Amino acid sequence: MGLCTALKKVSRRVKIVVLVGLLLWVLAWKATFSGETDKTVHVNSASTQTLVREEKLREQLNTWTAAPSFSNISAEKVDCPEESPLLVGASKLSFESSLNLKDVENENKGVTKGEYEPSDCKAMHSVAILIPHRNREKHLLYLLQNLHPFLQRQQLHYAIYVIHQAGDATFNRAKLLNAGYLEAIKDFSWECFIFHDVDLVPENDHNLYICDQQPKHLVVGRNVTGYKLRYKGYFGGVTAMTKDQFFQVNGFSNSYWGWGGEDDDLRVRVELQKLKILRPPADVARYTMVFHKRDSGNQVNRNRMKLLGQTTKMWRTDGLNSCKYETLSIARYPLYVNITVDIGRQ
Ligand code: UDH
Ligand code: MN
Repeated sequence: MGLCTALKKVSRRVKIVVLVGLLLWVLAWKATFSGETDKTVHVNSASTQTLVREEKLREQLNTWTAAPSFSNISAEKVDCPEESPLLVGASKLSFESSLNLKDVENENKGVTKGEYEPSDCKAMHSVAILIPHRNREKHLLYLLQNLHPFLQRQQLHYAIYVIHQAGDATFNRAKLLNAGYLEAIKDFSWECFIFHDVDLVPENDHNLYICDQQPKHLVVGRNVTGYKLRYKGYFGGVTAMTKDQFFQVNGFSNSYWGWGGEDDDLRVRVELQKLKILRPPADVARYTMVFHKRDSGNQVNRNRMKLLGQTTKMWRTDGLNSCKYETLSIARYPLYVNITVDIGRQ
């Protein structure tokens, strides 16, 4: 009987231990389970936050991207005024022998690959400036230094093209300008062309580099000729013609090798089309010509009077439509596009 009582006591203790163990296990399990629940909720709340953030971001992106009207309005510029408020009139020019290209580039940061357009308004004119060139680097530098700010004050969309004659054959200004026109129209639909000697620097920014209903001659006076028109009918130095006017006259003749005659030939072509040459007032159309001597390779063309006598007969077949040249390189420098061409020889 004593043994029986002892055994009963032990089994009760075991039962208690098992019960306590069970209780502890249940508590532990509950603690673990409730922790996991919390974690899940936490994860869920985190992903909810992520979702909310994504939603906000998408909304924000939508307002950035799906608001073309807003971005267009800010990008759309108002037309530049009829008369630029930036014009200053006559300027005193000086040509420093120490000037270099880097200086001029630094003064014209708004120009990219020879091209510029106003940042605060939409330019009313797109103008290509064509400069025939060989071996006149210093003159080119002086012209770039003055012409860029001059054109910017006129609020134009413009690009400067330098058409460089390769080799040492006799110079042909007119053929270079034809080639420049044909190359520039591949770049952009320029409406107006300015044919510009490298050594003529405009003195007054009221001399507008824009085209008109009729061809325009922009050089009434040069310092070297007492600011007087060289002769009645002079159409050289700097002229402005629309793309269509120049096309209509079949451009310049390609046949004038050496100095002289090609500008008179262009005047005859213009007159044959019953177009009239316009000139700005003499007090505005003034230029300083950087001093130079006659270039070697550009001797006086003794044939020029004979050629001029044939213009009426030749203009249809000698010009833009017969201009043969080879483009050797096109280099887009910061301040101008340099087009080097092989135009052959006489
Ligand atoms: N040009 C060159 N390189 C040359 C020749 C001409 O770049 O070797 C270009 C240049 O754009 C120049 C234009 O062609 O501005 C017209 O040539 P030019 O300046 O020789 O013509 P201009 O009528 O001179 O000014 C005439 C000869 C000057 C003689 C002076 C003696 N008193
Ligand atoms: Mn000259």
